[in-house]
Amino acid sequence: MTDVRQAVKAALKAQTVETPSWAYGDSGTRFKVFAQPGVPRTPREKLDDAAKVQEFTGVAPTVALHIPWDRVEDYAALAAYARERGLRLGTVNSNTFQDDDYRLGSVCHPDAKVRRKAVDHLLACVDVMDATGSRDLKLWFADGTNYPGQDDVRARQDRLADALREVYDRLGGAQRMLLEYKFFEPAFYATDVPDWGTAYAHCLKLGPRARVVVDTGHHAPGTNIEFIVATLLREGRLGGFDFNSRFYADDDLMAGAADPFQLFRIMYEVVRGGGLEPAAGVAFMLDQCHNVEAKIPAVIRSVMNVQEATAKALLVDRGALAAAQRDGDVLGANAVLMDAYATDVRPLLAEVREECGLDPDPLAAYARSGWARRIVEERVGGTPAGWGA
Ligand code: AOS
Ligand code: ZN
Ligand code: ZN
Repeated sequence: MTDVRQAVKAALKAQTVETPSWAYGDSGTRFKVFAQPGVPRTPREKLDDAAKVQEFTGVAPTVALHIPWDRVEDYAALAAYARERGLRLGTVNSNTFQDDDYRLGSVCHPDAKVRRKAVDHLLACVDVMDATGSRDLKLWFADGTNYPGQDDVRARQDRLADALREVYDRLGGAQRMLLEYKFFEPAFYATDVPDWGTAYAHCLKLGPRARVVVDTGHHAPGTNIEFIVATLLREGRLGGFDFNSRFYADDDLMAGAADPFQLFRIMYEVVRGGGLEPAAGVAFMLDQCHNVEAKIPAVIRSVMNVQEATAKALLVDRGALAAAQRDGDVLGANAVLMDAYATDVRPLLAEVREECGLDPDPLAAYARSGWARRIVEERVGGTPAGWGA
């Protein structure tokens, strides 16, 4: 038992969760963006906030960038700034959805000029990766159609394939392309990358460094996301996660808040499929917006929720589960899984943190740090960072 506990603790110490730069800025719904005092005004200030998440959790050393929301003159200098704060710049997220030219799509647009502009942006994102030392380019396309007949869905797939090929061929040796799918929104009739199957088909054609990203908020209600995770891992094509919670659509709420059991089931398939091993190359990222809650503690809470789901998944008695499954013991097998899920792993995680020299309670430690008060006092003037900033 002690050996198991040690192994679980070692796995928890090794797992990292990437936080998104946009989680620190202002965001909202289509109805209203509520401005919060003290939000970062620059990419550097976003990194300052991310450094607090890392300081108190110890497992969030990388920050995902979004181009152009995090546009700077000198990305190498931004990477150096991150390093000085104990961080690294992580995944580069592209944006081919906030320009009037993209009304009918970006890389799938019927007009070759618009497609060129979109692909050029994606290539520029790879230049950013070269400067920051980022491994992953994450592509999410808002492309799609609202009405049957609006455009030729097959031709759009051809255009998508051509664009992805050009960008994939531009990647350097260790760089990867992560393709994200989303079943609807902002397009409502047909989205050009609506599901894991479409993303997987494109990745297969592109080559081994193209992988699928599972954003947990991008599925129809009731979708068995853990099955998708198991399948992609089995095929060596799970690039990573955009973790967040949903009640209805792409709600981008805190990971593990709406359905912690689902997050546990996903993490169980990750553990089962070897996805925690560094060699598996699975990136654990958050993709969240904190509209009404305080942002930095919300990110800390989300990181902790991912850790708790992971801890429970690691605690599943795999031997007992396999035996019950072999025996056709339906209730017994289910009970093994539920026993792990029902375990209170908070003391275990507190122990892990103490062994790493951290406060056992990251949220309390953050609250005591005075950072929240300090940024409200110091970040006066300027324009708060937010969508499109
Ligand atoms: C959009 O719905 C996707 O989840 C994107 O991954 C992301 O939220 C956006 O591109 C911000 O980078
Ligand atoms: Zn996402
Ligand atoms: Zn999303």
